[in-house]
Amino acid sequence: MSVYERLLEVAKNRGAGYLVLLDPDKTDTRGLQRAAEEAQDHGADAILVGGSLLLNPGFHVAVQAVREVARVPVIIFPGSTHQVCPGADAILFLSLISGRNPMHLIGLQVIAAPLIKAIGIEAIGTGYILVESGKMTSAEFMSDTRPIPREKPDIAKAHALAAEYLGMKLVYLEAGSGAQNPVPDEMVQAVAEYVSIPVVVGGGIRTPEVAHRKVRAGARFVVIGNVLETSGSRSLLREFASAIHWRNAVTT
Ligand code: 1GP
Repeated sequence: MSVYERLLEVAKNRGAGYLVLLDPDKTDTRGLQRAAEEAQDHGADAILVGGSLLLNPGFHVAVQAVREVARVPVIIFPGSTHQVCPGADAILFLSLISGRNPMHLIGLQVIAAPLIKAIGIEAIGTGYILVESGKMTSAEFMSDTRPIPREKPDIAKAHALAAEYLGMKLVYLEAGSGAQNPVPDEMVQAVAEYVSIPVVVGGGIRTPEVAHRKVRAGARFVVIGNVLETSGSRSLLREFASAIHWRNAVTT
């Protein structure tokens, strides 16, 4: 079974998938391993590794370290082609479709594709949509693109449908890591009702209640990063799991 199929299975059985993002800049290798172990022990369905900007070299060492301890899929969430490396189970093959920067739409993908094939990891084509979140985020600055205005769900719907028609497997509504405001529920709902591909939502989700609202609005996957690094208690990890795995809660 591919990683993508495994993720779909999780979302179907649990209501939605809980993806924990680890940023290799925030901690050392052992810290990353501990964070991955705790995340999976408390309900994470996959571990994402990556960031829009990495200050430390050795990304591949971080990915391999996480892979050594992980029982769930390890997926690269790349901020650049430098984050294409062996050791992961899959990579989100992102095209930043909300922007009009050709390098982020197709240029970097052409550089990365042969490397991914040579390494032999699964590429999951993902339409990546930045949504305005109150202040400029690293993803916005680094990609030199403008996000979609948060009160314009129709623009997000049109982009997501284009991703679907281009054959992408996921659409990712991204407010940006540490965003002031997450993607609005109304936008998540509008997009999820409009397209057939699964919707991933991330950026600025700090409480289980907010995560639950995204899932009820139609998100099939929720990405949680920053808040677990800053206040990463086991109970918070578990509370996010229960909030996102709403089908578990309904059936048990
Ligand atoms: C960022 O969507 C992810 O790309 C997660 O965001 O770190 O704000 O949870 P946070």
